Amino acid sequence: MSRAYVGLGANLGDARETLLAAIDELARLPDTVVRARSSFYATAPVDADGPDYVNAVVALDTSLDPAALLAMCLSIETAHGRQRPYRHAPRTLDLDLLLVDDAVIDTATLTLPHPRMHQRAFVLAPLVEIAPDAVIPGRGRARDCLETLSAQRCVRVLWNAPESPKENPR
Ligand code: PH2
Ligand code: MG
Ligand code: MG
Repeated sequence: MSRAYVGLGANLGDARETLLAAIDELARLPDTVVRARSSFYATAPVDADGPDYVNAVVALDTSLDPAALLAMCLSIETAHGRQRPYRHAPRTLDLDLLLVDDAVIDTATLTLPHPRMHQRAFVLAPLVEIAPDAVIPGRGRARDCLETLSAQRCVRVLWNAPESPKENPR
């Protein structure tokens, strides 16, 4: 059994609904249990254009190997209408495999840890929320990486407010 962390992001359509559905779909993968789900975060696009994103991270315990888990994440993206017109284009759903235990993998189709996660508050803030002691192999503690990224707008969102999403200053 491995502990995997998956980053979720969307900035087209009803991003919140899509992320909720995707988390349900991850929970139904074979030999996989969702152990934790972060809050949702409203985040400014990084190296990208388009509307703000909603981002989150989930922790999975799975006996799928990383390649199989990645393939299933890609098929969930496709089922939600993911298109790839150009790099970092706005998207209905992005599921990124961030960490699998302390695996370091570099193949044509999969790089672990995710090669840019240590530079992205939209990944690290939700990751640190559910895994405060997470370590990124070769990069150090996720929370130490996050400290250097305060310029990236990334705000935890409370969705249960009556009229509109409220931002939670933390
Ligand atoms: N994903 C990207 C590029 N930029 N910016 C934010 N805020 N959130 C994302 O999920 C994101 C991004 C490429 O996958
Ligand atoms: Mg991504
Ligand atoms: Mg991706």
